[in-house]
Amino acid sequence: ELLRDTLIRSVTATIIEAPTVRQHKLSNTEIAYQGFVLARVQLENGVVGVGEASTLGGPRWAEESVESIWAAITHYLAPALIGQPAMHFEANAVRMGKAATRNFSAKAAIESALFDGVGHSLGLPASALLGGAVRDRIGVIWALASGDPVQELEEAREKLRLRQHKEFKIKLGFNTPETDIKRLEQLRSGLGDDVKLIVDVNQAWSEAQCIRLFPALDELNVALIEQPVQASQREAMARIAARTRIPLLIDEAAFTKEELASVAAIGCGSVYSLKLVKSGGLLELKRAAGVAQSFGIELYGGCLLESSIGAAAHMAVFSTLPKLEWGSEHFGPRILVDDLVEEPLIFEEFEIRLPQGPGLGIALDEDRVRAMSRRK
Ligand code: MUC
Ligand code: MG
Repeated sequence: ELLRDTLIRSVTATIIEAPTVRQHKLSNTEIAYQGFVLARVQLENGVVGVGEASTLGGPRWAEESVESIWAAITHYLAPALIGQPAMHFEANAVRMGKAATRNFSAKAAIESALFDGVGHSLGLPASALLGGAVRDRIGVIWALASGDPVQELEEAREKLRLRQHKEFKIKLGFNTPETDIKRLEQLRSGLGDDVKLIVDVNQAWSEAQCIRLFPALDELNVALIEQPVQASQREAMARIAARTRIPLLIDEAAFTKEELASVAAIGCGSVYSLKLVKSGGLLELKRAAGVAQSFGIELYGGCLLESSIGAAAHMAVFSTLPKLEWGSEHFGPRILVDDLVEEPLIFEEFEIRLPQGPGLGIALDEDRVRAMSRRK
């Protein structure tokens, strides 16, 4: 009965363009609005589960774009799932794997929607379907990424004053290293010695630049260095990991858990950034956490500037991980001018809260979704 009620009737995709409160810069892209694809899965019982695929300024951070995600869902992933029981999560992931290789964002959006739909049908939060939450709030980092240290200091001070964020990730690599170091010095002296600062170079530096620049980062008491060299330069990353006193955070160098095992085995870093856009699903995200832990690698709850929908999907998984040493960076809902849900995730006392309620615990704001939908 329940299985029949929760058969998948339709899977649809909508491209959303959501303006951000300011320009957000990375070494390889720059955004003034976020590109999302909203996946909606309708079940036989009428319940509609929602999930979100996030991109960053086109197919630049990763190879997927809103257009490719829309096409993968509409033409390949949806047909593979119609008529299947929504609660057969593993079997549905296998079907998606056969229908399309990689395309992680697209698959993760659909799997998020399946957990949302099934959760609503059973009256259970997605976290309960993922093993059960061991925490209901997680420390949340804010990213400073305008490139203007005066603006960034002001922004950071405001976050501290509001008690929303007390740890900051500074995006580097879109300026010269000298400019980056000067900017970091200004931020460190403006924020004081006690504020935790991490940096994300987004693959911009060579091994030689890392060797030259890391001592300066050490001087400035940087706590973590994220993906300093090209993702494909694994041996170089392992060499600099071995010589630096600052732990390296593996981001673009490992999408799948198999890639993670390869980079972990040669010592590319000691912390891993968990993201749905890399793992391709909630269950795979949990398995990636297991692989990292089996190598003694610490966990960091990564993001790709998701709205409250994608953030809720990540929180459903993160809440179930026995260990999450570095907390999370799901500031995405706060960088959007308007979120896509009726009640955005709650940020208080420097933490982000796991939304309560069935499924992902969020409800679409249909008016805003309509207003921000791209018209082809
Ligand atoms: C990345 O590379 O980590 C996450 C936060 C942010 O500012 O950029 C993203 C992507
Ligand atoms: Mg990164």
